[in-house]
Amino acid sequence: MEVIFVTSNEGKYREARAIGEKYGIEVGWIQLEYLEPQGSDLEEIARKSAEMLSKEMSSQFFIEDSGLFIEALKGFPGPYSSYVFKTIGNEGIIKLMDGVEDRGAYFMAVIAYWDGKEVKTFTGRVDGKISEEIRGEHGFGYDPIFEFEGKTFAEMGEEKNEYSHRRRALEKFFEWLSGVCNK
Ligand code: ITT
Repeated sequence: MEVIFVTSNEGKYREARAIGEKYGIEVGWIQLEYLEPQGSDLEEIARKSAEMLSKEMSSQFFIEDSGLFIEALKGFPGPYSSYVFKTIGNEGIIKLMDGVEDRGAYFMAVIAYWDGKEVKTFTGRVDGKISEEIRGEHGFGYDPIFEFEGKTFAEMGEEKNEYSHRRRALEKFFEWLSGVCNK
């Protein structure tokens, strides 16, 4: 079974492909930057983005909207994670968190799947903390500053795919998809 992932982010695609292999699902890739409406709710943004994108797509596909939510910053950068990463980056976040004791943070992923008629969403979340410094060479985005059980995601490599928000959302999606396709 094959399903198409529309994303401009190669890191996201690589992870989805590796996780798909565990479920016997082939994840194809359309590398495309699509329009995302602004808003504070990740699920709403993902749903609306998929609905808009469906007008240009001839087959089923999924997108994924994700973000890093930092407790002490009241959820910032959250839905603005992509813009914040491109502007201040990991160095900027580390500076913002200088001297902050509460380092709790979580990643959230929302998958929005267009089945040809409507959108179905699946969510995943992983709780961790913002590290004191940038660590690790693997992964992408905020991985070098997101610590889970003592290691940053960037220090983990493949192991990240056991725990990540993306894994949790994809797991729900792939299980649902397998059920639908085997009916
Ligand atoms: P799309 O084309 O799929 O939208 P994007 O990179 O713009 O790609 P988002 O809009 O979902 O993705 O923004 C999410 C931001 O959070 C982006 O900067 C990612 O690098 C970062 N991010 C998401 N998941 C991550 C993960 O597992 N590890 C590290 N950073 C992550």
